[in-house]
Amino acid sequence: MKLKIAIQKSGRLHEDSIKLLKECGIDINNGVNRLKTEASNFPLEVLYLRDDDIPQYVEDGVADIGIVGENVMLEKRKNALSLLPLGFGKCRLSIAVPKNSDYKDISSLEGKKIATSYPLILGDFLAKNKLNSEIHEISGSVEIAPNVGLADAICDLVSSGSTLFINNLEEKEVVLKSEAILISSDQLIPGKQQILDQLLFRIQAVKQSRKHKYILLNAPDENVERIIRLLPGMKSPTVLPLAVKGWSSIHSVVHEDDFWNIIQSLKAEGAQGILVTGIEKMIL
Ligand code: PRT
Ligand code: ZN
Repeated sequence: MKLKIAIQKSGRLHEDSIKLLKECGIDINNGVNRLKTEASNFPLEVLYLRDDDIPQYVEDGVADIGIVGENVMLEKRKNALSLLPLGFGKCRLSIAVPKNSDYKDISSLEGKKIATSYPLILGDFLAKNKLNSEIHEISGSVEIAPNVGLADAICDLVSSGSTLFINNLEEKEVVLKSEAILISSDQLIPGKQQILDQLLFRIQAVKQSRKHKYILLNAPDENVERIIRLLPGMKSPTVLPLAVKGWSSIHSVVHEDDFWNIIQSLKAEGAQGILVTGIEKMIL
């Protein structure tokens, strides 16, 4: 039995999806122009699809699971479960208006025409804010709509903001923050559920490792206690004596977000020879 996963054929999520599977130890022949491939060392079949179609394929059971932007999942309203965020494909769905427009606050959108490829998510957002705006659905190049007189505002995905900038638009309201998520059918047979559980275990290990660094350093014995307090580690740090008397080597794991702050404090406590390396897999 094989679990079937749908991933984007080409586009922004393709490479990170393949990379995630590789980091989970799953070898797939990434043949160009293939519709599907099989992993050689894990019971997984990979279907390459347009991102917009993935929720439908999962609902229909053609694919058992899929990787798709949360924005697509929420817009398509298909019967599938959102399992977990994957940490890539980050963007936001935002409302933007032409620079120099007299936008004051969200109420400025009342009665205005907004162009978007996300009419359902935008509709909910407007309803929640008790606004009557006209939604104009277009499928691509939404950012040019105000410039050609098609709309007063747009609601589109933004990551760096450069597309808005180039088109003389200003981001005003964030409707949704999104990233790639793993979705699954809500009717997996037990054998497939078991394969999914194995895959989820591996994905969690990869996600944990991406957020952490392994750190090694040398410190004078009298400061070890204070340094340990800075480096709680998974259970507690490893402390080993150095060949030089009065010095120890300390090994631990730090969260990436705390990393630069901790380094400063460690140096202040006399730490030397600080080495920091990535972690490939991490099982808590
Ligand atoms: O062919 P297919 O239908 O599969 O692909 P697609 O063209 O519909 O999607 P694609 O590859 O563009 O995006 C796939 C997913 O990536 C989206 O559903 C989002 O979840 C995620 N993502 C992350 C983005 C962006 N960032 C993004 N910046 N999707 C699109 N954009 C576009 C945006 O629409 C705008 O045109 O990039 C432009 C803005 O980018 P910045 O950097 O200039 O702000
Ligand atoms: Zn698409």
